Amino acid sequence: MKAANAVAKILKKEGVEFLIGYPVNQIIEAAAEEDIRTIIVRQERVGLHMADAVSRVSSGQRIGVFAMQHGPGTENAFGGVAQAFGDSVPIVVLPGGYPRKILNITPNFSSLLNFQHVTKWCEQVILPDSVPDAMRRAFTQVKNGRPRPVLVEIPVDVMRAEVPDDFVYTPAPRLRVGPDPQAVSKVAEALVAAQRPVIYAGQGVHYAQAWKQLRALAELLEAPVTTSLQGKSAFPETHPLSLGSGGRSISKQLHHFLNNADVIFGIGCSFTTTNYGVAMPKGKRLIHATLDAEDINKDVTAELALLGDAALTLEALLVEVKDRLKGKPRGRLGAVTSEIAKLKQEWLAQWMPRLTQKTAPLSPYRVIWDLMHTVDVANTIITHDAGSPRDQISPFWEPTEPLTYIGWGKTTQLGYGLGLAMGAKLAHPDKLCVNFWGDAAIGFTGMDFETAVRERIPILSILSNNFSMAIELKVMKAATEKYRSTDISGNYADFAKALGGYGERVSQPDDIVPAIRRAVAKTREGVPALLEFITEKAEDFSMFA
Ligand SMILES: Cc1ncc(C[n+]2csc(CCOP(=O)(O)OP(=O)(O)O)c2C)c(N)n1
Ligand SMILES: [Mg+2]
Repeated sequence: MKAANAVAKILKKEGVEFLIGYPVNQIIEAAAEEDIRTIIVRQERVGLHMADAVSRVSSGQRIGVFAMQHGPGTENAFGGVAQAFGDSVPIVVLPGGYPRKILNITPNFSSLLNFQHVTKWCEQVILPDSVPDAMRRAFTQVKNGRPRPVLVEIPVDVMRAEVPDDFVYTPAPRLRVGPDPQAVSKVAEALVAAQRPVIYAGQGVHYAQAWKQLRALAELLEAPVTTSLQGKSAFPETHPLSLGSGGRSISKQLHHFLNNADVIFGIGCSFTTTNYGVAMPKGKRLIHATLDAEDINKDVTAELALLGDAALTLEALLVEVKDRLKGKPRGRLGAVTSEIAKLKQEWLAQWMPRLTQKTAPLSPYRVIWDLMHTVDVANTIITHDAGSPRDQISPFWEPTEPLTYIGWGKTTQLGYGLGLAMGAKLAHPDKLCVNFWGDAAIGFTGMDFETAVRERIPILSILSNNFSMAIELKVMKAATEKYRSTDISGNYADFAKALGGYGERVSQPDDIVPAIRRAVAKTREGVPALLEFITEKAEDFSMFA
C-alpha cells in the first residue's frame, strides 16, 4: 500500500475519529478511505486549534490530529503548533514535505528544521518503510510524559511510495510515572504542618483526570484551592474551598489567600512566569509537583518537589496525609470557608454594578453574568480569547465540572477561541460549546465560522464588539488620538448570517438573555450562532497590584 494509506491505517488503530486538515496532503484522502471523518478548515491555524481542543477536553485520551501540505500549508500552520506548544497540548501534526530531491534545499520550508522548538518530537521520514516506525515514535511521545505537539513530516514522494502491506502496528501505550515515596513523605509532612496552605492546581490535574483526588486532598487538609488558567475547572469553583482561578485578573479571595499563605502547593502546574497567570507572592514556601523535571526550579525555587503523574502523586499524598492526621480533622474548615465566603461576597458586591449594569453600549461584564445565568454551566464548555475578554470572563465564570472551561495564555494568539470551541464541540456534541471573543480576535480567524456551518459544528460564539482594540488603548494613546490606530469596525451578526449561520446583534441590556436563549436553541438545531454584543470600551479588570 502507499505510505499515506499506511498512515491512515495507523491513525485508525490509534482510535483517531476525525482528521482535521487542509489540502493538499494525501493523508486526508487516505483517512477518508478508512472512514475517518475528514474536516476541512479555512486556514491551517484554526484546524490546529480544533485538534488542540479535541485533546484538551478529553484529557489527551483522544489525540487531535492535523494534516496540511508542504510549503505554504506548513508555513501557515506554525502559529497553531506554537500555541499548542506554549500551552502544552498533545497533538499530532502531519505535514507533507517537499519531494526528496529538493527536500531541505533552500528556499523550501523544512518542518524538521522549523518546528524543532515548538514540538517535543519532530521527525522527517526519508524511507517509506520507516513510516510506521515514525508514527509509532510520534504516538508514543504524544501519549506519554509532558503533553506537547509531535510532528512527522512526510515528503510527497514518500507519501506515494509503496510500503509493505503486512506491517504490524500496535497502538502506543499510555504509561504513568509516580513520585518518589520518600519525597512524598516530606511533602505530606510539610502540608500537614502548614498553617495557611493554598493548593494551586494546573492542567496536569486535567490530563491525569485527578479531579476527585484533588478535591479529597483539599478537603482533608481543609485548604483552599485555586488553579492556573489552564487548570481552570479542575476544582469546582462553587466549592466553599475554591478561591477561583488564577489569570491576569483574579478574585479578591485569591489575592488575599495567596498573600497570606505560608505554603503554596502546586500540583500539575509549571509555575511559569506569565502575564496570564497569577504570580506567586515573594517569600512563600513553594512545593512543586509536576510531571516534567524541566519545570522544577525554572521560574520559582521549590523547597520541595515531586515528579510524577498528578493522579499518582495526589493518591500517594492522600495516603501519607491521612496517616499523619490519624482521622483527626485539622479543625479549620469553618474558619477558612467563612473567610473565603466573606471576601467573595465583598468582591462580588464591588463588581455587581458592572455585572448587572443596565446601560448601552453594554457592559461586557453584564454579558458574561447573563450568559452564566442563562446557560447550563455544567453542560457548557467555554473558552475566552486574547484581549479584554479573557480578563473579563476568567474571574467571574464559575465552572462546576471538570474540563468545562478551556483556559489558555502561555502564548495568547488572538482568534484561538473559535477553533477551541469547534474542537470541543466535535469531541462533545452533547455540550454547548462557547467562545467569548473581541472584535480584534474575530479578525484573525472569523472565516472559520463558515467551517462550523459547513461541517455542522454548532457552536455559540459570543462577540464583544466595542469597535476597538480596547485593551491597547492605554498603550496606544497617541496613535489612537492622531491616527485612530485602535479603531476597528464590522457588522459581525450580518457576517455570521452571510456565512450561513445564525447571527444577531444585541445592543440593549434587556435583549441579552432572550438573544442567548434563541442562539442556544439554534445550536440545538445544528446551526452555529454568533451573538454580537455592542459593548463599551471597558478598561476595568479585577486586578490587584
Ligand atoms: C496574534 C496576536 N497579535 C497580537 C496580539 C496582542 N493583542 C492582545 S489583545 C489585542 C486587542 C484585542 O482587541 P479585541 O479582541 O477587540 O478585545 P477588546 O480588548 O477590545 O475587548 C491585541 C492586539 C495577540 N494577542 N495575538
Ligand atoms: Mg474590541
